[in-house]
Amino acid sequence: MGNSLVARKILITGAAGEIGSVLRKGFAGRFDLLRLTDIKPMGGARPGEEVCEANILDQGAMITVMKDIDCVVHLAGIPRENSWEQILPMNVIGCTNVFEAARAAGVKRVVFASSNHAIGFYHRDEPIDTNVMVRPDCRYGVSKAYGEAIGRLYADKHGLSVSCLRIGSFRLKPEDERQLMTWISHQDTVHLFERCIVYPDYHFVIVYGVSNNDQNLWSNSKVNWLGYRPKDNAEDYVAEIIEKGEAEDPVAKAFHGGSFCSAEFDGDLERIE
Ligand code: 15L
Repeated sequence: MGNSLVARKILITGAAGEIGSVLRKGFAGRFDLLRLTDIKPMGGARPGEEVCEANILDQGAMITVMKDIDCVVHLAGIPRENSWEQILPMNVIGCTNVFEAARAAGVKRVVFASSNHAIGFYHRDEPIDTNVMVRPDCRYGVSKAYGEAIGRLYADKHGLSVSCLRIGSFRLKPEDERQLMTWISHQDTVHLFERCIVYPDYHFVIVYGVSNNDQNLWSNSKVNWLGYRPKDNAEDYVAEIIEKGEAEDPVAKAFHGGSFCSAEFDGDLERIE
């Protein structure tokens, strides 16, 4: 094993967000230190935690909060489609600052919250694995593809261990027909991040953040070694979803990314191979 890592001190950026809050709870007592950072209030520190308000746009502050950290879990940023004015600073500059601060602070590993919207323009009749080229379906998706690219650069050039989690639909339960394919439950999310943090040695890995859904479009077969074994299955909620009877528009229905593909769409559906 080349660069075996024992991750005991963890920093979470975006700790006040939806995924951050669930990880915070799920990781309670799991590591020697959970340092939480966000620009939003996070409440007081619980046992084993440190809470530090810091902005990912402030690189000096990022280097400071990464002191003595083994692994950064980078969640902060704009979590869905938005204007370039919002996406570029938070998801491109902010993400760059996080990787650069990790390198400068001597952090060994970054676990990056990417998104399925980095590959949203694959057709639904084409299931994919982790080796496919990116096909972003929106500005947000482009920013996630950027995060994966800078992760690859910092792994190859600077020797960081990097994982990029293409997260699907993180919800308490699946809410529509698309989410029968894309849902990831809270407990599977905690398990996936935990595997990416504690696995002793990897260089660069992409993994889909999806539960064990019967209708999955994304295969993690190439990263089986990571030990991610999701337990939940969106199909358990199929009756509720069918009862709602909400239909997707033709563009949304054609692609993995759903409504992220159809929003602002003025392309030619026939020409998308
Ligand atoms: C995402 O990346 C978003 O953060 C989330 O809000 C969902 O919409 C999800 O993708 C999805 O694809 O359902």
